[in-house]
This record gives sequence, structure tokens and C-alpha cells, in this order.
Amino acid sequence: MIRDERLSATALAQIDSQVRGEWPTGEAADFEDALAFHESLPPEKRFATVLESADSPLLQPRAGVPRLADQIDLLEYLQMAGEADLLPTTIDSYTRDNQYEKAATGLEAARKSGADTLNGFPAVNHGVEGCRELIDALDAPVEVRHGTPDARLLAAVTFAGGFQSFEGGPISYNIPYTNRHDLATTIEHWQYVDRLAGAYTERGVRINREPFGPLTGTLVPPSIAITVMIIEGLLAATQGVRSLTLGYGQVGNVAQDVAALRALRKLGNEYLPSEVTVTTVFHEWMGGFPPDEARASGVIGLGGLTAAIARPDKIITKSPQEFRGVPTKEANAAGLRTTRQLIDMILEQDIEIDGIDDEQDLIERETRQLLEAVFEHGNGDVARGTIRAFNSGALDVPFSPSDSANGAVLPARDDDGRVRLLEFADLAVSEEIKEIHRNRLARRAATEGREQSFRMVADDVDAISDGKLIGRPGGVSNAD
Ligand code: 8ZB
Repeated sequence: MIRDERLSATALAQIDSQVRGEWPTGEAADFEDALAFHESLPPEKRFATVLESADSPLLQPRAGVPRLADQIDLLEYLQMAGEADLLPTTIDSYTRDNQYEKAATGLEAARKSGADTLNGFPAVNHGVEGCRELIDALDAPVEVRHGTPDARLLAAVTFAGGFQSFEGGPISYNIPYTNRHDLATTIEHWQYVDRLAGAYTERGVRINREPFGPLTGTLVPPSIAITVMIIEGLLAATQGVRSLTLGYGQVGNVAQDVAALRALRKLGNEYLPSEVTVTTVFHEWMGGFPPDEARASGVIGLGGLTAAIARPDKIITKSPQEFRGVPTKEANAAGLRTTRQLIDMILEQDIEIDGIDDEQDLIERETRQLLEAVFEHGNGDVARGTIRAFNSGALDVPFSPSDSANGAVLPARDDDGRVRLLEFADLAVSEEIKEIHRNRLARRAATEGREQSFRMVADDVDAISDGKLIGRPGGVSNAD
């Protein structure tokens, strides 16, 4: 069974040659040659350096189109018209599914028709040379953003292609995304990705790694998200990663979101080895958006306000066209500017909100209990512990499509919109914690004059896209 141990040099070389043999562009992903390319990059293109030295939150959108020249134009536009500090390259779905043949066909079609026939940039097909052309053309750091459970070839090609940041992880790109990969397999695959990032790091090229904090993006209790972030951070650190950005997705209650970001930073620094530099990223709302650009901008603005108070190192912005899927470049830049306006207006204000400290304390207690359960399940080995804890339900993620998680916990908002658990199933938290959740949810049920039930959960899932925070029955409100 897999262990949380550093891959040996022989294992790395063996997996490397196997992975690079899977598709013709793998061959050019030569490590020594890649080091020379990275060393040629100026400081303003070094992802970890720029992120870790920033003194206010940096803004980053998502963006990916199939053709290279279009991707360069798009990113230049987002930098100019959107004032993005960090750039993304969002990878298309075929590449995420390791279907490079289909990505090639889509890219060919895009080149012939001029239409965006893929929903992102097929980096494996563009190959090392295409990626380097992109990195050379831009004057900001660029991250690979994707959703690929088996991202080994993508990592080999894009690291060699000059990208210095890579999103995802063995849990966060498995549990929310797929039912086709078991957790033991994705942990093994990501050990290679992290070891490769570690190998670059040891040669002076610090590759930033960013576990995907929002998970299923739907009412995820902060402690569950933070637990997964710390586990992925620990697994990455074992493989030699030294620049880690832990993520968290906005739930919409300002006090809970600020508390969660503070807990994430604090526990990240506490649990990860001291040689790792930990930064945090806040994702603007990842659930359903209102189908109205004006209202969507409101959701984005609330994210900006939250971030200005909590001061994460980075913010992943949304666009007012979120309900339509992939945004136009104009809408994408608008989301960046809306966020920027809020950040710049609020950053210097001294805003105190009642209850943040208590909420942070609760999140920290829950997270410690969950992490403790994982360590116990693995007799101290976090890889084994993770597999076993997801198996027993001691660790679980709501609304997970994966067989690797029970998906038996059910969240609901409490009477002021904080995400609580209505159904704990086998989650490893104490009776005392459960009682706090139950009491908070009972108060909401009383306000609404109805029983706690799955109906509440379903109403909450739709609430923000319907223009509210809490999915209340018509007419009810606790505002006074
Ligand atoms: C899990 C991430 C979903 C978000 C955005 C979606 C959504 C996906 C692209 C993109 C810009 C792309 N997203 N693909 N945004 N360009 N190619 O990721 O809109 O917000």
C-alpha cells in the first residue's frame, strides 16, 4: 500500500520516462534543458517570488482558449484591461481527461475555423516549445489551472515549458471531479507531480503548488476544506515542494469566510514543515451564480470585500458571466476590476466584525479533530490515513461524485448563513462540536417554522443564484 514517502531518484526517473512516452510531446520535456529555460526568466515572471513578496492580495482570473496566439492575446488583455497580477492558463477538458488525441483534433479544428472549439488551452499538445513561447511573450507569472486527476504528463510538459505554478492535488482533483480514479491511484500520481516540482525546487527553480480549496464548490464546511488543504500540503512537502498556496472557496457569510481564511493560514503554517512557505488563496463564490450580470457583480463584490478584510495572498476572481460558463474576455476583465475596486476601497479600513474569533476557534477545533483522525487512521502515515479516513467516512466531502468519498455529510446554512452540518454521518468530530452545529441549525428551523430536512439543503444550494444567501421558504427573514 502507498506510503507518504519521498519517491527515490530511480522511481522518479522511471515514472518520468514512462509518462513522457505516452504522447509525442513528452520527449521534449527534458529536465536539464528546462532548468536552463527557467533560469533565463526575469524575477517578475517567477511565480513563487512574486506571490510570496506581495504586500496586498494579488488578483488572478481563469482563462484558456485553444490557439497559442489567442491565448497570448487573451492573457495580455486580462493584464491590461483587467489589471491581473498573476496569469492563468486554463486547460481544456480533453487534456484533463488525458484524451490528447481528441485535444489534437479540437486544436486542429480551432486552427482551421478560427472558433474556440476547445474549452481551454491544450498545453500537452502545444508541447514544451508552445508553452515556452507563451511564457516568453508575457511579462507576469503564469500558472497551470486545470482539474486533471492524472496530471503527470501535463506537469512534465508545462514545467519544462516554463510554468512555475501548478494547481490541483490528489484529493482536490479527484473527489470533486471524477469517479474513475481511486484515491490511492491519484495520491501516487500526484507524488510524481510533487516530486518533479521538488526536483526543480532543489535546483533553484521553486515551483509553486496550489491544492484546489473549493472542492465540490457547494456549501463545503470550512474545516473539511482546510483539512484537505493541509493533507495535500503535507504530501507535497514530503516530495520536496517548498512553495504552497492553500485554497478556500467563499461561502458568502463574511464572518465565517474571514475566520476560515485566518484558520487556513494559521493551521497551514502550524502543520506544514518550516521549510515550506505557505500562502493562501481565496476563490470567489464557486457555487451557482445569479443569471443576471448586475447581481453576479454583487456576488463578486462581496468576495472582494471579504478578501480585503481577510487579506489572503491571492484571489481567484469570477466574472459577471459566470452563469454562462466560460466568460468573454471583457466579462473576465470586468470581474477583475470589480474585485480590485472593492479591495482598494476596503483594504485600509479597520473593519471589526463580531464573532470572527469564535468562528475561527470552532473551525480550528474541527480541523484539528479531522486531521487527528487522519493521522490515526494511517498510524502516522498521512497517505494511508487519508485513504482509510475517506473509506470509513471519518473524512468526507459533501456532494462528492467520487466512490472514494462517502459523500454522506450534508451541509446547510444556519440562521445567519454560515455553513454547518445537518448530517455528520461518520465524520470524526466530537459530540461537543456536533451540538454546536445542531443548536445553530435548530435556531434557523425555528425562524423558518419548519423541520430541518434535505429540503433546506436543496434550498441553500440554489439560494445565491436565486438572489439570496439562505434558502428560506418565501417571506421568512430573521433580519431585525
Ligand atoms: C472549477 C472551475 C470552474 C470555473 C471557469 C468556469 C468556472 C473554465 C475556463 C474558465 C475562463 C476558460 N472556466 N474554463 N474560465 N476560461 N477556458 O472555471 O467559468 O468559473
